[in-house]
Amino acid sequence: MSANLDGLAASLDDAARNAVAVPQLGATLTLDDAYEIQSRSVARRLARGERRIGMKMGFTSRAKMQQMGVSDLIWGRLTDAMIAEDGGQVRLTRFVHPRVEPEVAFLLRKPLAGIVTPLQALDAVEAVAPALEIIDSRYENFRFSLTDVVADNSSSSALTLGPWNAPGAPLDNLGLMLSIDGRVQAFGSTAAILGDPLRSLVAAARLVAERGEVLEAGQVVMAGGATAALELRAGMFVQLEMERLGRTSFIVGE
Ligand code: OOG
Ligand code: MG
Repeated sequence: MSANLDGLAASLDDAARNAVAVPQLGATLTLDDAYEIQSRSVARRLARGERRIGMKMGFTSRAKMQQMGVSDLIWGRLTDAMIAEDGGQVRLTRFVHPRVEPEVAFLLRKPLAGIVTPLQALDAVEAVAPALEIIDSRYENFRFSLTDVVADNSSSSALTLGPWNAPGAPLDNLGLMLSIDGRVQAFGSTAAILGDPLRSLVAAARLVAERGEVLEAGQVVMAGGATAALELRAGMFVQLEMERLGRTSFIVGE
C-alpha cells in the first residue's frame, strides 16, 4: 500500500505542477491514507525547496459545503510558493480551473495543538488579516469525494493576504464584500465561518494534532471560505473588502 500512496502523491503533485487534471482516485482510500498522500505530495514540494508556512481549513461554512457536496472539516498544508503578492498578478496558466473565495487568516505567535478553548486560541494569535484563497482542484471537472480532496491537499493552490491587524476585537460578524472588476459578486459575513473564524482555529489545532502535527509560532492558518467560490478568468480584478480588517486583491493574468 505504501508504494501505491507514494505513486498517488507523485501523480497529484505532478498534476499541480503541470496544471493538468487527473481522474478522481476512487473510493478505496481511508481518510488516513488520504492525509498520508497529502503529506507525501507536500513533502515533494518541500524537497524542491518550498517552505511550509502553515495550514488551511476547508468546509467551515455551509456555503462551501453545499457548493462542493462535502460536509466534513478538512485541512491542507500551505507553502511559501502559494503566497501571491497582495494587489499583484496571478497567472491563470499555473492552475487547472481556479476559483477564489474570501477568507480570514490568522498569524500565530505561539504554538497551538490539541484541544484548546477559543480563549487559548485567541491568545496564540499575533495578527488577523483578510485573505483571498485561490483553490484549484487537480481533479477533472472540480469534482471529488472527501478522501480525494484531502489527498489533493484540500485544493490548496494560492492565496493573498491583506494587512495584518492586532487581534482582540470580535471577529464573529464582520461584513465582507467580494467584488470582480468593481462589481460586487458576493456579500457575506465572517459569521458564516463556523459562527466565528476563531472556532476554525480551535478546530485546526485539534485536527493537526490528530495527525501528530502542531501549529507553530509564525505560521498562518486560513479559516476557510465564507461564501461559495467563484471561477477565475483572465483579466479579472478580484478584491475582498472586510469590515475593520481591510482589503486584499489580485489581478488574473493570462
Ligand atoms: C476544497 C477546499 C475547501 C474552503 O475554504 O472551504 C476550502 C474545495 O472546495 O475545493 O478551501
Ligand atoms: Mg478555502
